[in-house]
Amino acid sequence: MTRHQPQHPTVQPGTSRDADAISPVRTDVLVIGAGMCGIYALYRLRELGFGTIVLEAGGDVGGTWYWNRYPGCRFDSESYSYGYSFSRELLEEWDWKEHFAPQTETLAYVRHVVEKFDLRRDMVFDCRVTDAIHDAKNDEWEVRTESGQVFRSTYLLTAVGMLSAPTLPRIEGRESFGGQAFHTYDWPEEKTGFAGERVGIIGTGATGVQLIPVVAAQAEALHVFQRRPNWCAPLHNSPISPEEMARIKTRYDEFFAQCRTTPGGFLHGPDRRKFREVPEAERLAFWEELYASPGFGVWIGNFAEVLTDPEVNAEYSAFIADKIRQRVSDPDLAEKLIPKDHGFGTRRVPLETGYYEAYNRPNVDLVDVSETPILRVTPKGIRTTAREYELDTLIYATGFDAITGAFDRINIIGRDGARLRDQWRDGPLTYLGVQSRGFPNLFMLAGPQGGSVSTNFPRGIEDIVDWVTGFLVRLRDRGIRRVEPREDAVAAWQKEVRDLYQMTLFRTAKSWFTGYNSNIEGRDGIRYLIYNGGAPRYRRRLEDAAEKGYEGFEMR
Ligand code: NA7
Repeated sequence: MTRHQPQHPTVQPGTSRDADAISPVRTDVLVIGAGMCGIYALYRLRELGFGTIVLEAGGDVGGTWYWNRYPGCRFDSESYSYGYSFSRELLEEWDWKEHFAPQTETLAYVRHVVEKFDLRRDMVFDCRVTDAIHDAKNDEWEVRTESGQVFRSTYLLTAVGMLSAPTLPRIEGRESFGGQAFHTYDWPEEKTGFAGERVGIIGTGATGVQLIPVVAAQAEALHVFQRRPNWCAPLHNSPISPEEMARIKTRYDEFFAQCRTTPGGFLHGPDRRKFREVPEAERLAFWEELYASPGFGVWIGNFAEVLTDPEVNAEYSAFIADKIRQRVSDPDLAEKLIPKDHGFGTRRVPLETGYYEAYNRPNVDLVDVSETPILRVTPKGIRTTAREYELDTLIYATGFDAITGAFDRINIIGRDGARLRDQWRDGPLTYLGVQSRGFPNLFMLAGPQGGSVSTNFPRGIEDIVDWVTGFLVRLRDRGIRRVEPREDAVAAWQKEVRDLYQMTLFRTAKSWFTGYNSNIEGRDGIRYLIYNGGAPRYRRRLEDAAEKGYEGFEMR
């Protein structure tokens, strides 16, 4: 993968570690992150006449699609519902090759967008932001980077990613391992195959579930260390022929309009029929159809009660459990792969390609670490309470400090010395998921409690970028120097976010949706990270606030 050099003409990154020795680069808006969100933000801000610089920790654009290079990484949303919708020309010229594009194709797409709109010249790469400090005297943000660069701007926009702070297990002896070990998010570029290797994978979330079948097909031996299984369902990916792509292009308006009506911003929305009014035979036929169909329909194209009514959820979970039993040859192993502690869809449903069949291979075994816990990593591999597993490669598919992790890793200091990390210690506090009180002119584009983190990401971020940039235009036009949310607006938003958690069964499961992470101290209780009201309702809340003169914000 080519790593690009920073091209911003005024910036000489890495020239000095002494921040005071160099004069800061000044601009109207600083955006942190050059993933899907930061890219669109730059496009829009430039169009609106704001001087903008994007600071990116990675060596190139792409965010999620830049870092996650593990084999098997791909969309779970239909490619043509994932691409940007803002440019007709872009839609016309880009041909998706698969219904659910692999990471390599998506990264090529993202790079194409950046080249097409000449966005790279306002981006600085290999530039990890360490500090963002509000300067009340000048109503500016001062941003410092790991290599000692200093930037100043009127507005600071975060596009830091919601799953961009990987977490490693707190297992003794990790450093002692003699083979190669890495987190899926930090996948080494040169690591492309596993022939002749003994591989261990810890974690069976969406990432592990994509990776495991690929490794299983190549490795001499694969040991999967599973703590709690997830409910997985088939992706049913397939190529897109040129003829089909031509037809898709004629339907983009329809597809994007459809995405605007569904809670998740996907093409799939809940079935409007009431579960109990549909005869059992018809329900079962419908579930068979969902299981055989591509994409997320099996989860979010279902009866709404599957995600709200424990009885219905239990019935559907039993239906999916039978599917797992049918696909795994060893009945005892099948039982280990069926979740017992949470119902279907209450955690993120990993979509898979041959995941369950991978366990039918003689070179693959499942180590149930809830039965035989991992004691330590040794120089040779992993020791559980049962035995030692010798490994050449150890892969941590152990997830992320989700949604707030990337914020916590930056020292963000607002008005009166308030530290965002401290303010959010017991969970994030925002208004509309866009701003936190005490942090004037800091806008979160994909922050906690906002809409984009719980939707088909590009659909959500196009909405929020349009809304935030529209707000900035108004601030500029009216000469407003400082904006932050009112205390009562934050409190009301907290109530709305918390109340919405009561409406779905997501609250009943420990997952990154509810802020659970066993690898971080104190992350065992629920954290209100996500707006569960669905994309249409979130969009209405944004529009409503804007129509009422940006109600809830204090402007000076
Ligand atoms: P996830 O979904 O958070 O999954 C992490 C997995 O790693 C999960 O199976 C965890 O088990 C397991 N894990 C984490 N820590 C440990 C330790 N210490 N020991 C054993 N097992 C552990 O992250 P993913 O990367 O798979 O997916 C993240 C999102 O990326 C995904 O939802 C998509 O939206 C894209 P647990 O279930 O906690 O018992």
